[in-house]
Amino acid sequence: MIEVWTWPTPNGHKVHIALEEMGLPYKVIPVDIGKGDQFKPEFLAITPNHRIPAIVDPDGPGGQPLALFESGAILIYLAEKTGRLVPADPAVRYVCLQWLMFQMGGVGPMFGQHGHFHHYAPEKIPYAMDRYANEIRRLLGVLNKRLAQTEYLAGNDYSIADIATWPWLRFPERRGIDYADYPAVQRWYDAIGARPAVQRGIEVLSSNQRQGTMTDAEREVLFGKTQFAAAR
Ligand SMILES: N[C@@H](CCC(=O)N[C@@H](CS)C(=O)NCC(=O)O)C(=O)O
Repeated sequence: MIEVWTWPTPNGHKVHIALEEMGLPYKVIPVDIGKGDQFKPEFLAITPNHRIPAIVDPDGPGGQPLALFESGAILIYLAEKTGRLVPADPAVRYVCLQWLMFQMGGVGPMFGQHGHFHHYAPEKIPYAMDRYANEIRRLLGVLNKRLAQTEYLAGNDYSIADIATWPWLRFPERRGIDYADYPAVQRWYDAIGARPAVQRGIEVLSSNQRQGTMTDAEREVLFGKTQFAAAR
């Protein structure tokens, strides 16, 4: 059975949702990133990047075990393993991968930095706050234009590109965003959120979801010396 080393964050949710959509059995191994589980040797043996999610598939290519980190790589792997949620037609497949990369290189990092500077940074830095607020609005505008033309990001069919993007677009009100300004995003967001597999995916470890502000101990693990000591 596939092991999923994870925590209930947008990058973790992508993998939970994909596994639910594909109907693959999996075992959840919680990695409490606020407590520092990501720095434990057993997790570092799977991912030198000490970030969730990571998977271990005992039945990987050639029947050999495969350990993988980076949520985008995991989604491509699972889609190819099952032949699901990635288009077979090469032309559409590359469009799907294009939007997956747009999420990995754009939506994820920019929404992440927006959250950092708006909610977690110890000082309010107007330049950084404006920079990421403008950037997430720009990215939402790009998504809105695409979704005004096609039902899903890759085209007619739901795919790993949608699965990668949707969890990052949750809780727009926390980002000062109203999807009434992005009607095609709103339509797509509601349709995906209504899928039973998506609802099951976001329930994984949901009782551990952060409520309210971060403690000083969590802040130290995520943004302080512990975080940067680990990479040396
Ligand atoms: N590009 C990576 C990003 C992974 C990532 O940033 N994960 C966060 C949670 S969403 C994490 O593990 N943070 C732990 C830490 O910062 O120490 C991916 O998509 O898998």
